[in-house]
Amino acid sequence: MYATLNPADLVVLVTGATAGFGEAIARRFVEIGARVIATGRRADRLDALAAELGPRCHIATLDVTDEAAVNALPGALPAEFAEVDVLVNNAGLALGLEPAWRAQMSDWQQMIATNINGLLYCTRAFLPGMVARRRGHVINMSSVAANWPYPGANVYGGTKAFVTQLSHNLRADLHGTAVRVTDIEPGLAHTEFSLVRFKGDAERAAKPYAGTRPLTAADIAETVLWSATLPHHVNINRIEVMSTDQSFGPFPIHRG
Ligand code: NDP
Ligand code: 8X3
Repeated sequence: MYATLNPADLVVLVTGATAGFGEAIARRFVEIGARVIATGRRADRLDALAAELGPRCHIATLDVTDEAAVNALPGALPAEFAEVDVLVNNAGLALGLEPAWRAQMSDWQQMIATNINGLLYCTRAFLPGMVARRRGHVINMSSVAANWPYPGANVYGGTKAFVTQLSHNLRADLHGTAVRVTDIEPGLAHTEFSLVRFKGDAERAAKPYAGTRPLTAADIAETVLWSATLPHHVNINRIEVMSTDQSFGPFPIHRG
């Protein structure tokens, strides 16, 4: 039988665990016996998650764009959660789908602050401990938008391309340290992502999912769990995953 890691030995920190992928990832890791630190800005949702998941779930309110708060987190964790084995850099968002000349600068700034800076703060805060222990795994939530352009993805896709390239460069830096890095690149998935992108417009947010079978948060949680529980000598560099109902189209050609 193939020997995967014992989940009971794993401490997993998830950013953005109050909804969507992060919540499913937190739930799934606790289900298999790991200890999970669930973080996010919405304290009421974290409280509900802690009540549901019990003592193997530690919660911490965290805005990943707050560098000081991120830096304070490793030292504030209870002893049984202090040695983080798996950091899931999941917190992120898209805001708007306007072409670049109409997009709001404040939306671009928030995506950069969250998807790039926030991910960097978390990575920088937890990597030294992993390297010192010669044990750890950084799992970054990128997107198909890192790899494939589409109208209106402008800065969102740019932030995710950063995440993907950073993931590969981290692997280069971490060569010989035994610390693993995995980049997950999902396509269309039904979470609160569209509701956030369209700023609470539920009708518009529902349209991308109408009449199709998008990925679910549980699908993505499973890819994270699989990558994290493979034996230490196996590093999944990247996983690009789409709904079967999503694929590729021809390049548009403007005529006339
Ligand atoms: P959701 O909107 O359902 O969840 C996003 C999570 O990110 C929430 O828990 C939210 O928590 C958290 N978050 C947002 N801003 C911050 C912040 N400043 N600090 C801390 N947490 C924050 O979306 P998804 O689950 O779909 O998205 C998760 C990740 O997956 C994102 O990085 C997204 O870009 C990526 N992704 C999503 C896809 C999709 O189609 N759904 C496809 C490909 C990638 P709170 O508001 O409580 O802080
Ligand atoms: C989320 C998937 O296609 O909306 O990253 O960019 S997509």
